[in-house]
Amino acid sequence: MKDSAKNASMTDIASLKQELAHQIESARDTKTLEDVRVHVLGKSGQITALMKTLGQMDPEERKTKGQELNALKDEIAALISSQESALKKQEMDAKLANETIDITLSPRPAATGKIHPISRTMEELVSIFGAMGFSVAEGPDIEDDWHNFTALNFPPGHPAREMQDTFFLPDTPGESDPARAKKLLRTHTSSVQIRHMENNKPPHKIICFGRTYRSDWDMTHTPMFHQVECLYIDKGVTMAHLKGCLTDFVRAFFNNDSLPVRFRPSFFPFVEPGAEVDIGYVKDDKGGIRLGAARDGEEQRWMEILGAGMVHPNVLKNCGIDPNEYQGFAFGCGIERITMLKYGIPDLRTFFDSDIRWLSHYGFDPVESRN
Ligand code: FA5
Repeated sequence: MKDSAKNASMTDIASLKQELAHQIESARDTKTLEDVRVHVLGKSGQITALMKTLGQMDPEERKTKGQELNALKDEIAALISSQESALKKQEMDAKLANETIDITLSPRPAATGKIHPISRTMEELVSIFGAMGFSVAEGPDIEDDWHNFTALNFPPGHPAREMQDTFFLPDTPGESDPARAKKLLRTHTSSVQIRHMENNKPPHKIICFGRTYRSDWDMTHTPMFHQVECLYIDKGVTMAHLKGCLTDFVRAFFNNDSLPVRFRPSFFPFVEPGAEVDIGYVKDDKGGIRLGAARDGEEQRWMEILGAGMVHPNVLKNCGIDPNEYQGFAFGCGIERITMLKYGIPDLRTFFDSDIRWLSHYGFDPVESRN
């Protein structure tokens, strides 16, 4: 093929084109087509060899033959490219037709690794609140006094600040506003409410998750724990919306449509009125607990899981929102606590022991479905 091309006279370009076109069209797979391309356009290919002969021609002839050869090269390259696309499509179609996927096979379990129960709960909360139209907001763990306390209507020196044992950090040098200068590890996720309202226009419909820090340590308290915060501000939001949303949330989370939910009046400086929310349970014979309503002869017991209320007008004003136009509710819930209740985990401190045996027992397979 190559020798005949080398010998080809410059006058039979048309018949060369015909011959090459025939070779290209006859290629039945991409490998054969690639061989043709190399024989024609490669370093020692037919057309390349002809191009080399241009150097021996006189200028006039070189000009004419050069144009003819370049046109031939372009046409052949275009033919190869379109044949290549057609062959690739044919090969893909054949592969798809022959390939069968057994959709009855169960997914392969992950070789290693478990989802931590805290992560699992957060995924579930995103799914429950996502279905109610909430989106996820975020804020920093290192906060200032303004976002963690002052904007949330904790006046300076007010005893309510003592409700949350705070880890303070060194002040920000050069900051003249004392509330912004004072740094701390956030004691609750309510600080994210302030950041979100400061930086966005109402209505607000968010949840946020995160680590929170308090100087606490026993079976139900650790110095670092997680909270989920919910904030809904719009025109005409009432306590009835708060009760409906919270009741739906806990019943969905605990998979129990008749789970008793109780609202008790309580004080938080950033809400008015404020409430603590309890869910009902009974003690069973073996010393364990069963979430739900008491049956005949059983004692109905209550467990506090979160704090809630209608956002205080002072908080709205601190974030530039007119409380006569917008109202809303907020609540904050300890994630470890609801996870312990749902999965029967007795000691909160074990969440953070990093014991692989604990995680193998309480953790979730990554491909396991949620229920
Ligand atoms: C608050 O932190 C309020 N910010 C909640 C709130 C938000 C009220 C919006 C009103 C409106 P409280 O201090 O009660 O409230 O904490 C809320 C939950 O965090 C508790 O119910 C508990 O589940 C959890 N919690 C508190 N301290 C600890 C701790 N040391 N370890 C583990 N969980 C804790």
